[in-house]
Amino acid sequence: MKPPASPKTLGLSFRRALLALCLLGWGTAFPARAEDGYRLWLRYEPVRDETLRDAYSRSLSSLVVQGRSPTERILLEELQRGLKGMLGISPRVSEKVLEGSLLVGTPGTSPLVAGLKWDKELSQLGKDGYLLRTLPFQGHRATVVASLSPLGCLYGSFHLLRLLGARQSLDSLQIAEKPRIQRRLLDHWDNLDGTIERGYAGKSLWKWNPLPGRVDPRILDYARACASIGINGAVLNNVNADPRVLTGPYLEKAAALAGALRPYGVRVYLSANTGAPKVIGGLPTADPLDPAVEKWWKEKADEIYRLIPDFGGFLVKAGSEGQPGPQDYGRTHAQGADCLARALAPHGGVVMWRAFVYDDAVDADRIKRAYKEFKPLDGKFDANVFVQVKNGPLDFQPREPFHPLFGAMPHTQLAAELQVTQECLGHSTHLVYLGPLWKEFLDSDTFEKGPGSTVARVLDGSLEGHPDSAIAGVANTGDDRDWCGHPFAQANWYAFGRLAWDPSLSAQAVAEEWARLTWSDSPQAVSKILSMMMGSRETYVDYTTPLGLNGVFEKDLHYAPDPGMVDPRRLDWSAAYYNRADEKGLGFDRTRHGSDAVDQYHPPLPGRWNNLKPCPEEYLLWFHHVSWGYRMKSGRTFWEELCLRYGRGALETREMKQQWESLRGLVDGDRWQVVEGKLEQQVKEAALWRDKCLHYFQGFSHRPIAGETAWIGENSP
Ligand code: GCW
Repeated sequence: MKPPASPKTLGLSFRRALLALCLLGWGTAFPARAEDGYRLWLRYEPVRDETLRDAYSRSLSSLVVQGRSPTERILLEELQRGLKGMLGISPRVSEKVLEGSLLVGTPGTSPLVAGLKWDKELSQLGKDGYLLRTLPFQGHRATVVASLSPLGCLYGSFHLLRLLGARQSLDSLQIAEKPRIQRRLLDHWDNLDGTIERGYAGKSLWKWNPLPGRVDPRILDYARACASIGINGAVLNNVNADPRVLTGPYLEKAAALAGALRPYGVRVYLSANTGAPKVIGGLPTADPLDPAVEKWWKEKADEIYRLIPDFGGFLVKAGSEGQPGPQDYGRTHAQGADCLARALAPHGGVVMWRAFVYDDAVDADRIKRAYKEFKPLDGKFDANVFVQVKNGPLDFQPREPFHPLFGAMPHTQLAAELQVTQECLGHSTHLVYLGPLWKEFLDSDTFEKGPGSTVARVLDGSLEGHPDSAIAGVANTGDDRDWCGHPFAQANWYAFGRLAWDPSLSAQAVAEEWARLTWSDSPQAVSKILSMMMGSRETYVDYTTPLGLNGVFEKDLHYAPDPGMVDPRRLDWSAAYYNRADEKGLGFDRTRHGSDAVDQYHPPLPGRWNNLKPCPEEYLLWFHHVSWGYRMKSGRTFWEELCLRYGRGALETREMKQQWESLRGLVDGDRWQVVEGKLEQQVKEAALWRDKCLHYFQGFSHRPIAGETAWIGENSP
């Protein structure tokens, strides 16, 4: 719609009527538009509350963006799209600040922003940070988004749109934001053939074949989504890396993707296979200390930076699950990482060297191995190396204590690896909001330097004064129309970005933001959705791995339960290795009488976890082999408590579905139906988990399953 020719001559009510017509028009112009989830949290749905809409429209009546960089062009378009969608207005683009202007820019690109003389505050916020303020400006009331960089301005613009989306007041904004973690990456486990390892939302977004000639336009929407939540890096390929990604033709393809992502601030990284000098370089060895190998990596880095000047660096899985590594030549992880780091250093690139290793020669307890291999190497990594550590010491389980390497390598920059894709959390079928899991991890106290030495502080560099910092999430995106395969899995992409930017945000606040932007601005709908989301992870833990249990997932797929599974390939891939069910009880003894994993942590944690009584119940079976008759805090026996948790998980899943049913009509029918179908399956599978696990464990406990009679028939059609 064009704005009225002369707004002053039109009465307010007439304008309102016009606007109402316009809003109605959207309803009728696109009545059948399916809500297919494509728009993620960037839906920009109309503000129905007239008073609020008028207030917003008055505050944002013109846009002043003086910079002409691609990023500033993008933010202008995004603001126009957002305001058109939410307010039905197309604000004038102007060079002058008038009443109700939104001014966006950097002191370098906008004389108007420079005139504000905010340089000192802006420099404290760094290049990604921004100020978002309302203020009187040359006699007018204006809103300003200012940053040292166009990217910071883009982040600030998305913040403003988020406020509108959440229907918050713009009246007196005094916002200063900067990310606490510098590198906020999505790690894509995408293979060159388009498949995705642990991907549950279709094929890879990167369509390698038509590249570099054609970049799928969808990449731009991926980049927008990333930028809107502050994600600033993407590792394009699987850590089980095909060495061919480092050959010329693939580098050109990667460069084309980098070009598309660049204006959105998303830098490209690649997973590198340490065997590449041999496999694609034709050298007789890939020994990181061999001068020819060193030279090969240097030349490779030079070639990459000629094509991708802002290339982020390499992610490396080495000496793990069949991948080659420096150990093949009797070298350490540090020697391997530093060889690559020296090649990247002149260009400003980094190496993210994964600590996901579990060589069974190192220790009989799998979860102790990475610590034992890496801790002695502290201080031996070059300055541009991150050691990238999964949140827990095992492998992306529904619940684990934090990895003991956090807090154990003060002289090394540590990056955290979280898993956004739900490998052991119900793939794209089960509704599990991961915010609470990640918060539990980020807020964990390592006690490295006494109380308050949280994982978040290790990660943001503040605990040890490291200049750089990084966090990565294994992406859950694919080419499914709704990106993540489940409307609620989008929340995990969103939450990863928001928590990477600011680990101090609460899981609930992030969920609320997401729910409003993604589903509805109705407080009733939001509160129901929120209560479903906030309980979902604990519910999932209850019906799959309660009380610190682990390793009950079926072989390879990691979806269904198989607590008795024995994997002939490796003992430590077998369920029984982890749950240790026997006539006495259940759980892995990691106390000082057992594997002594507790002593990989700083005091007071070993004391707390080594003894059954003070050990938090959520970690009970992680650290202890608990006898079936052990008295829990509740007064119930351990067996009864186990039954109760499994039963509770299944029950709560049914309740979650009932809650969703009460949302019918409060959210769009298309997505409602999709979620309903998935919840139906989740309810069935939660009951299956409960039954299969309890019956298996009952074979050892020989005790009656409390509550079972009430469940019988629950799964029959
Ligand atoms: O647990 C395993 C996953 C693998 C994954 C590996 C890793 C990319 O099952 O699919 O490989 O973790 O993180 O390297």
